[in-house]
Parts: sequence; structure tokens; C-alpha cells
Amino acid sequence: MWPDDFAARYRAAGYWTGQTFGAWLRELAEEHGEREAVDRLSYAELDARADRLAAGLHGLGLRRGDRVVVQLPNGTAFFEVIFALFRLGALPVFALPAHRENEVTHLVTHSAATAYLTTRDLEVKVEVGQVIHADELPYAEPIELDGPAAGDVAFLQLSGGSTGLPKLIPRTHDDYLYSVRASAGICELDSSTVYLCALPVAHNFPLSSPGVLGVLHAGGRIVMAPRPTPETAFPLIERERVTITALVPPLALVWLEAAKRAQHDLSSLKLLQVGGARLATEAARRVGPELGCRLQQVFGMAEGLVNYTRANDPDEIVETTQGRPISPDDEILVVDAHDRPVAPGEIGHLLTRGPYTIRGYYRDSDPAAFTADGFYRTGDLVRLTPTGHLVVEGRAKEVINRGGEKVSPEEVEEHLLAHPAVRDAAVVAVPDPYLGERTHAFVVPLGEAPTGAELRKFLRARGLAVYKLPDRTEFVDGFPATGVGKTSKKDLRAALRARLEGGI
Ligand code: OOB
Repeated sequence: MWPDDFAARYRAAGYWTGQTFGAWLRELAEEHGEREAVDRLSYAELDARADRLAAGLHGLGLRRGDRVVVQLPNGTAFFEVIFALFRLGALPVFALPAHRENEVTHLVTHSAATAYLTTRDLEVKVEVGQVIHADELPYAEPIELDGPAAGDVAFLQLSGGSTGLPKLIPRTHDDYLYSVRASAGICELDSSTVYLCALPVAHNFPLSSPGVLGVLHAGGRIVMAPRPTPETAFPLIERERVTITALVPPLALVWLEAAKRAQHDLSSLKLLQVGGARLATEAARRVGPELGCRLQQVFGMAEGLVNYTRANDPDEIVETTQGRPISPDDEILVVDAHDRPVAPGEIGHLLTRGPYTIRGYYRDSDPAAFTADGFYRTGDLVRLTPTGHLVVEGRAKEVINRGGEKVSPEEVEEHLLAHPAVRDAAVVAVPDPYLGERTHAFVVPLGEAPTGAELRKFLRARGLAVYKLPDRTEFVDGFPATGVGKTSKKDLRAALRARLEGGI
């Protein structure tokens, strides 16, 4: 949590307003009442259902402070559930639909969740107090609830995760609502906005940058897409006259290709946001001419800091940078390996601190991710342009960014090592024109080597999300080592790169 002097400053500046998500929705319902909020559900209906569901969940024994793992597909139930939990003061712990036994179990265990709320389609087997299904939500007569304070943690978000299993990110009502309001302003949302939620809604980008919550703040309308493919999204854009949507770079590439042959009228689309991983400049330049809308680059992280290119930035800036921070009080440091500021314009490690960036992970996991004076070490290598925009040049931390989906090499290695015919495993990133990065697993076999397909099957059976399965597996006799005898991933990457460049 933030030190008192910082908290006082953020309140005095008007960033933290003392409002909870529950109170915020009530205010929106009073203002926009019968207007459509999401998929034909009005603001007033959403507000009323959240009250009834909060009462029902209370009836099931859920109380303020309890953690509930929420794994839902894109749909209206997501909104009812999170606002009901916010009103109860229970904390949603956000799982993505792609998560399987392994990830959900980790979330339940690490957060000590008492309930798991999901659909029958997505449900995985996990040991937890109770499972609540979205097709049988327990509505009841609204009751008086004491509810949370605005400074309390509202939910736990998943980190992209630099080591091992994902860490949990505690976001407060005050800090998150600030980022939502400010993002809605920066992205110029208003009551005429129609937002297509194509990415999984629980991810920070479609949730709050400005995302579905930003749209509610502006009194606009949300259209939930069950899938982000052009086949699903394009007809929705035409039918609902969608004005804005958000994609990760690999999907943006698929949309650009599909738009060439599109039978659908996409002319309502004014803004395409792209973020989550680096968008190639070449692709960025195609968005205007090929999709007929403006591009906005978004460089954010569930830990807090979000950067946007702005509507009035020149095209060149929008196409070649990842934007600038939301807040005048976002502090940005670009430093060398010894935390000393690099010369202006030089590449360095991005450290940040501010009114919506966490000061520590849940239960203080990975304290080394923060400096003594509270800056978050993003693990990203950036450079700051003279105009104050950030350009992401790479990553110092190990996490692999597979088209916006973050894969922790250590986590996959752990699972590979569990196979009886695997002696050692090292997973590294390989550059990929489509995904940005894909995964390559080096495996030292024990006895007769299994096949790559066998290992994938094994990992799936262990409940690992499909996007984490190695894209390629290569069997080797041993690994290059560092000075102290650790596997040198640097050398493995270099060997792969040399081979790729040699066309082998
Ligand atoms: C978003 O959040 P996370 O928590 O899944 O991942 C954060 C990491 C960043 O530290 C950076 O390594 C990478 O994803 N990243 C980008 C990027 N946006 C995120 N790398 C290059 N260019 C970009 N535009 O991914 C996220 C959260 C809120 C808004 C947008 C993205």
C-alpha cells in the first residue's frame, strides 16, 4: 500500500475520490438508467441485478474480504458478478478462460479463495469451498450490506509473471477507478461510444484501458464478442455500429488481412487500440489505410502504469511509439543495471511509481520487483523520446510474450521436468513474425527421448493452458552453462538466433 504522504497527495490532486465500485455503479444507473450498458442490459438493470446477486452470494456465506476466483467468458454475467462482489466487499480473483487446472488451482491456493465462480464449459477440477455456476446465479431480495471502503483492495488481478506462477496484484477501488476515469477521458469516450470487447474481459487492457469500465463511466454501450476472430467480430461491428475496440498485435494482423476481403461494413469503427505486446511499425502504418480507422498504441501492465498515444499526436508518433503515461503523477525512471538514470534517449530499465501503480504484490510475493522507495521494476527495456513518449525496446525479465499472452519459462520447465523421460528443460523465446515471440523448449532426455507431441500431451494432461505448450521442442545432449553452472539461456537464445539467421 502507498505511504501516507503519497496517499494524501493523490487525494488532494483529485485522483482518489473515495468512491467504491458499488457506489459508482449506483451513480451511473441514476444518470443513465434505461440506456443500454452491455448486450441489451440497461444501466438500471445491471445495478439492480448486482444488488440481488450480492444478497444471494451473502446467503451462500460469502462475506467482505473473502476471495472468489472468477473465470467467465465474455458475456453479461461477468458484469453482474464483479459488481455483486464489489458491493459485498468480496474480492474477485481474475482467471482467464484459457486457464486450466494448474492455473486455477494456483489462484485458489495462493488467494485462499473460498469459492470458484465459472461456467460449466470452463470449469476445471479444483479443491475449493464451493463452486458457483453462472447459469444458476443465486439472486435474492437485496439486503443492507456494510460494504468495503474505497481504500480497500477491490480485486486481485493476475500479473504477466516474470518468475514461476503468476503473482497476484491487489488493486484498490480508489486507484483503479482513477485509471478508468482518466483513461475514458484520454480516449475521448462519450455516451455515443460503442465498444466491442473482443479480448477476454478480465484482462486489464479490455477491462480498464479504458475498456468496458471506461465505457460505463462515459455512459456508452458495450458489445461482448465471444471470440476475437474477424468471423465473429466483423458482423458485430456492422450490426452494432461499433466505434472502438482493442486487440493484441497478432490479432490486429489477422484483422488487417481479413479486412481486405471483408464483406462487412466496418465504417463505424473510429479507433483501434493495440497493446499487450510490441506492434511492429510496419503493421501500425497499415491500420489507417486498411481498416479505415485511427490507431492508438497502448503499453500497460496489470500492476498499474498505462501509456497511450493521444488523438492529437502526429501519425509518426502513433505509429512508432507506445504512448505516454495517463497521469501527470506517473513517475517514470529509465535506469541502468545499477538503478542510475541513463542519458536522455538511451535504452534502460523502466521503473515506475504513481497513483494507480501497486507498491507490492499480494502477500508480498517477489519483493525484489520493487525498489526501496517504492518504484515497480517493470522488467521492460524502454527509451524515452524528446516528446515524452515511451518506446518499448525489449524485456529484461524472462517472461515470454506470445502475442500478448505471457508465458513464464520457469513454469513450463517445471512441468516438463515432471516427465519421467526428461532430465532437463530450458524454454526460451524465438522471434516470430506473427506472434512477436513463440516458445522453443530445449529438452535433455533421460534414456529414450519422448516425441514433442508426447510432451505436449503430457503438459495438457497436467492442466497447463494450451498457449503455454511449447511451440517447438528440440532434444539436445546438454545445455551451455554460465560461470556458476546455471543453464545459460543467453547462449541458447544466441544459438537459436544464429541458426535462424543461417536459415537452418
Ligand atoms: C498488458 O498487461 P500485462 O500485465 O498482461 O503485461 C504487461 C507487460 C508489459 O510489462 C510489457 O512487457 C508488455 O506486457 N506490453 C507491451 C505493450 N503492452 C504491454 N510491450 C510492448 N508494447 C506494448 N504496447 O499487457 C496491458 C495492460 C493494460 C493495457 C494494455 C496492456
